[in-house]
Amino acid sequence: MTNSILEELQWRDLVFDHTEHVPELVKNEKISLYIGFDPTADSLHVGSLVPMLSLARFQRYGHTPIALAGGGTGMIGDPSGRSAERNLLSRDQLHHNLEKIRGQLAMLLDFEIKSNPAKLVNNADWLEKLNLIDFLRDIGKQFSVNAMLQKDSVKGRMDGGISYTEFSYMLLQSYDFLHLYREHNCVLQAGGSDQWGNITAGTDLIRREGGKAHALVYPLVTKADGTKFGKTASGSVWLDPNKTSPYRFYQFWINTDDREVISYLKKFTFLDQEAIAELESAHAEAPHRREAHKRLAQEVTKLVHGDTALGNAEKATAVLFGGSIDGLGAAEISDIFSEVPSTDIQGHEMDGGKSIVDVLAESGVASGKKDARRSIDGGGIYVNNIKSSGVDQTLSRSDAIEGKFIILRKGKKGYHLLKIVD
Ligand code: 629
Repeated sequence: MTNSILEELQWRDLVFDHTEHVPELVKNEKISLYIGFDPTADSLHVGSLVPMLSLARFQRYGHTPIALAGGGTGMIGDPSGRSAERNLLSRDQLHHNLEKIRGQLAMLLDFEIKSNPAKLVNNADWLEKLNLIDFLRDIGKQFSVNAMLQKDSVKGRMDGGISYTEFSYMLLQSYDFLHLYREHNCVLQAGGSDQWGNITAGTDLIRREGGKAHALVYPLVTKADGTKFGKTASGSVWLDPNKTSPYRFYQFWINTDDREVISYLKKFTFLDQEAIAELESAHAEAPHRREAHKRLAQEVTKLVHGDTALGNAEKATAVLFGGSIDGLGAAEISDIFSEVPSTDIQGHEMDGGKSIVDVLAESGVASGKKDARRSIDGGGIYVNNIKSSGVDQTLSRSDAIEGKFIILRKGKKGYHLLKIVD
């Protein structure tokens, strides 16, 4: 560990901006800090890991982290970083999302530790109780519309338009900060750089109310190729294993661009300077061994999904390289081979066994029966990653994983999935 949390965050390139006294504050005192997460979806995603880890990093230095779930603010919608008005979520949807993300927010934090246990709060608990007249008199009066119009979140919407609802969002986030400042002695709010306007609106409000609080933001994760971090061709990479399987999650990290892998090790893991320096030289010396990528995928998958899921993801990955399919179920097989060509085969066609030569020819794995026989004789055909016993081999339902899939392979990488349908 470095001397102070701020030095550590700086080393990890996680400091984009902060208000004046943050360095002394976090060095000299044990403070409470918070980061807010609006339940706009039914899961957090890989991008949420930076703030989640950030809270955990502060906790490791003895500070008290507060994760705030935006049950109230989620009803309104933050205009920050958005070019268009959001659709309002229904109360039911919001409630559902909130329940789903609560557990995820708690995942990396320690609620048991005696000295500085983490806290999980929901701003609906106080925002829902506000009375409009009181709020406009007590809080609204502290805000200058002129200053609000200067915020990026509002400026950016002057052409496209912004509703009064979204315009008001920063008052609510500011009020949260004031509330946590008063009730939990929370003196620092952190977040991504898109939150700078909202967070400093809060520090201004606290100052007007006679207090002192601080802001710290990290840079939003960018990608060397200019595409958005956390998205793949098949959509967002979620933390919920039912939305993104641990195998896909692991693959997402394995597929990190070489130019980014060291930066991601710093931002998405707890590995220290020494460990990352070693991976950096390992990667420079032998990039093809993908040591840095593997370690990144391991660390993050373990953090989010645990050891068992990591083991399964590694095993699933090995299957693509010819490893054994023992112990894998149909759901995993369809996940692993979702991107390889496939052929449907009627279950009854295999009653009593179907010639492997016919299967290879009909599925297009071989160009015809002749090619199929030649490939089998040459030892280049595999069924469920086991070398075909010969041209007389037959396939039946019992070869299918859970009665559903047979994996054919020609050569090293020529995978083809047979799907047994009835
Ligand atoms: C009430 C709500 C608060 C404080 C914060 C909030 C949420 C905040 C927001 N945050 C983003 C989100 O919820 O919209 N207004 O998706 C997201 N955040 C993490 C990082 C972020 C930010 O959860 O701050 O910058 C993404 O990296 O966009 O009292």
